[in-house]
Amino acid sequence: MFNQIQLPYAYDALEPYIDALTMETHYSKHHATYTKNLNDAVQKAGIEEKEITSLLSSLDSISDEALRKAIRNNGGGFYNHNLYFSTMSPEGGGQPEGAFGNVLEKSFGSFSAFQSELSSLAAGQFGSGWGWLSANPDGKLVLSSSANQDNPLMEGGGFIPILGIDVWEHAYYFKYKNLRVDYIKSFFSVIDWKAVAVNYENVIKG
Ligand code: MN3
Repeated sequence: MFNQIQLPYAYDALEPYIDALTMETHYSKHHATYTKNLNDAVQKAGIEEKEITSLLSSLDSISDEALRKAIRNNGGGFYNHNLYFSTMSPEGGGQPEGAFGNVLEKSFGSFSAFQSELSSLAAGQFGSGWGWLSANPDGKLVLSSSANQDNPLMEGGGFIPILGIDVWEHAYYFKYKNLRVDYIKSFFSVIDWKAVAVNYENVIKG
């Protein structure tokens, strides 16, 4: 059975960047529903014992079309939000330090070049979706965006997301209304770079 991560901070802990009503609704309604629907779908498909990462990177092996679609949407929603909520912190923001900070700067030229590239991808995603920073086991970093609850695991290129910006309207509309760009800017003030660096190390270790 798949479980939501325990939020490592209170709903209002990311104020003023992410407001408490958005956090509570996002975690206790949206994420909870994806998780419940995923559990229902994998039970129906008889594949409850699969790891979420292998489930999402082998969707083609689910022969029933309705179940495949349900697992893609809700499995993506389950996984993506566990990543999202675990890479934010009231002590977040700034830039990554240490070995991971060096890799990031080397990959994109500078931290500000990285920030502006990822922000553009997230802002430019038409409709609902995500902006991603992903890594592969060789330590290579790439940026991308995807629609709906899709993520880089589903693309089969061997990249695993280590940071995701949710740009569905439910992630920002209470506070930012139509101003997605302002929300993306605020998101950078709460990114937990230590958590992202741990995700990166885990991808390299395999
Ligand atoms: Mn969301």
